[in-house]
Amino acid sequence: MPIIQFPHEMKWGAATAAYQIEGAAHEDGRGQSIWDTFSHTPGHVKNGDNGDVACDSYHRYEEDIEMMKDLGIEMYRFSVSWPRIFPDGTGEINEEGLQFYHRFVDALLAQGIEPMCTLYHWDLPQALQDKGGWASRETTDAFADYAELMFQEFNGKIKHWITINEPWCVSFLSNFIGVHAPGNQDLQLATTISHHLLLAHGKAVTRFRELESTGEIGYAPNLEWNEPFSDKQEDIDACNRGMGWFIEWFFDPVFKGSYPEFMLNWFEKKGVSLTLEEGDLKLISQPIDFIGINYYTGSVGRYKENEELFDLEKIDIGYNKTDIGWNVYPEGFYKVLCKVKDQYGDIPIYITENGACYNDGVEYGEVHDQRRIEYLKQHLTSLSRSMEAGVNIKGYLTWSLLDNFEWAEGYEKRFGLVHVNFRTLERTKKDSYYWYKQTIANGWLEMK
Ligand code: IFM
Repeated sequence: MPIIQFPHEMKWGAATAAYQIEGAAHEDGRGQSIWDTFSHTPGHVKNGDNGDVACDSYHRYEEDIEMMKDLGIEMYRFSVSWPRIFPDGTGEINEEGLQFYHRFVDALLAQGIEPMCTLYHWDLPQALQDKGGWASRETTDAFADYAELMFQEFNGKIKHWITINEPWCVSFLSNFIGVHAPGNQDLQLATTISHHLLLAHGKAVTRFRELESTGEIGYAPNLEWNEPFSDKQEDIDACNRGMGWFIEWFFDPVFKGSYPEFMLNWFEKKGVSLTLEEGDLKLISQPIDFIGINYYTGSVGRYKENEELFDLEKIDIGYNKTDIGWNVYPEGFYKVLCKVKDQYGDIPIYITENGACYNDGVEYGEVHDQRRIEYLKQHLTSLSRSMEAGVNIKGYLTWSLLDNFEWAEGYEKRFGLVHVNFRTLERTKKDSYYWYKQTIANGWLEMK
């Protein structure tokens, strides 16, 4: 039986995000976020679901941390709800919000679990949206002020910081495709926002360095792999544009200090341009300590005129799919990691999200989610291959610890190692939980 061995130093972890698990939407002075507004507007989220209660982790975090300890994870990635800290986005600080995160982080540290904190996982204060949201450069300053407060408050406690989670989703999915809050469908707006997000990231990194904070800082883009259907140049180019939207667009400014020409030219053909101010790229491209990579899926694609934004047609060639309809494509994980190394060098990488949606339910107190175990095994194997190829992997954090509020899909789509009954809030450990626990304890995988 072949064995896949992981280095002892690689950190094992799990991830979640505030709006998806906390609940307590109206408690202890929390302000409203764009996701409160969006989910309470009929027609945006399946079944009219919202994050008012979610997994109730705001009240049940001690139980959740006990599970993390039992699972054996060394690192836990969570996000802070910006409107819990600044209910109006800027100005008055909500002390109760800060105290909640202090209690939470202290409880993690007491169990020997390293906190990895994401500052922005999509819950923009509604008050800032009312003033233009990410389309306004003022939001980038508000973000830097919020980040600075968090760095000061948690200096020495939190040693891994992520500025922005999945800037592609925040810009294009939310403001061009329009399925996430605030639900706009405007390519120019989305492109402007993508630049402002990177700017906000850069400004936060500046504050981190100015404060001489201890620890490391990075950001966490989501990547996909597009495999050309044939070796025709037009298929290759179409796939490169599709990937360039996720990779080069969000990596080149940070690692090379410029936007990729081929994407700028393409956007120009679509009537879209970028307005940069002097100094923006310098701020964006200052060195970071690591990159977080979120990977779930990939696909085969070929050139087709006027298909989607990039003349790229995705072809269904029969890959297995998870219950959210995404291809299971572990090969793409290996390829995307090698591409990042080839193009951007040996930057340390944390896999900040990787996991699968399977909606298996509880049967006699157990959840038999064998398909999730297979998905994780295949992706961990790709991860190991990438490490053999020299990719500098520091940690692997699966998405997610718990089933949670899956944004526009509501509670129907389940990504957790732990099942949550959203009526009773009861947690049930799935088979994948026990498998992950054993894998962490071993530090290796056995492949059949
Ligand atoms: O649930 C999300 C998460 O918030 C961001 N990355 C993808 C996950 C699954 O869709």
